Order: sequence, then structure tokens, then C-alpha cells
Amino acid sequence: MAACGAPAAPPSPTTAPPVATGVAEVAGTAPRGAVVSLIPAGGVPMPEGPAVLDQYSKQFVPGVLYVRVGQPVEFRNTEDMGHNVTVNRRSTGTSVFDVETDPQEKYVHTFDRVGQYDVTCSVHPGMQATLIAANSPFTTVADDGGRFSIAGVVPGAYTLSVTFEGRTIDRPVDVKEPRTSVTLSP
Ligand SMILES: [Cu+2]
Repeated sequence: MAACGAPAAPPSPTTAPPVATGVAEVAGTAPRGAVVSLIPAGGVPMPEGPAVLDQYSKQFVPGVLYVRVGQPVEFRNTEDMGHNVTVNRRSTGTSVFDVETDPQEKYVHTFDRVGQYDVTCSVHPGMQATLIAANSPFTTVADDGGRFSIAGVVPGAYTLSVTFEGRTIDRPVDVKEPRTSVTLSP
């Protein structure tokens, strides 16, 4: 079964778009650092299995990980060196957890809030990653200029959900090809 040739790459490698027919891009502006998600009217199934953030070669792999709110995340240590996983909510610096991860061990945490999280290892100051938890695989983060773009979206009815500084603004969006623009002010 061949793909239709459309470059329908979802923003998250852990999940796939519901149906890859027409493809649209949703772009616009939001508060800088906001987590921006498009949630289809019919919802999106939770991915099967956990998301994984590994510790290997004194690095977090991958360096940026998108997960779903409610999806278990395995923080693994797959090398013969003790590590630590410290997770803080970026907007407030609030601690989420701080655990030691022994060689070949894992720690599982399920995020219950949309947001960006800083992941560090207290043993190795150079180790860091960013984790973004959201309610849809169609998710990105607004850049320093507030710009965002989500490509590979099937046209239709969505809720655009924008979370920043602990607040969430939801707005209905009718996504049309080839590009739909949205501007959200703080
Ligand atoms: Cu470490």
C-alpha cells in the first residue's frame, strides 16, 4: 500500500495522524514558549505503550521528547553508570520529581498537565532534555518570536489549545488547505 506522496510528517514520532488525505499547515503567533496543540473534533487515540527518554552515553536521548498527557513515560538508564532524573516544570520551576536511576533501571512517570518540562541529571551537569506533554500529537512550541507552525494536518474541525504560564486558551479552528493562520495574543 503506497503513500499518496504527501509529506504528512506528524510533529511527534510516537504517534501518527488519524488519516493522511489532504494536508494543511496551521501557522500563526502565540505567546513565546506556549505549548500549541491542535485537537481533532473526534479526539486522538492514546499511543500504545510508553514514551521513552533514555540515558545513554551521558546524554538524554532524545534531547526533545513530545508525550501525551496521561501516557506513561519511561525514564531509562541503559548504561553502566548511575544517573539521576530531575524534572521541573519550565514556566514555574516547580519540581515534578527527582529520582536516582541506577544502571539498567527505569522510572515511570505519567504527566497529568500540559506544559514544557526541563529534564536534568544532578550527577552530570551537562545532561539535559526538554519534554513537552500535550493532549494531541499535533503539538509544537511557539518560538522566541511567538511563531508556531504545525504541518501535516488533515483539514477539518479542530480545537487549537494554547497553554502558557499555567493557563490554557482553547479556540475552535476550521483547518483548510493549504494553510490556516491563527493569531493568539497573551
Ligand atoms: Cu547523569
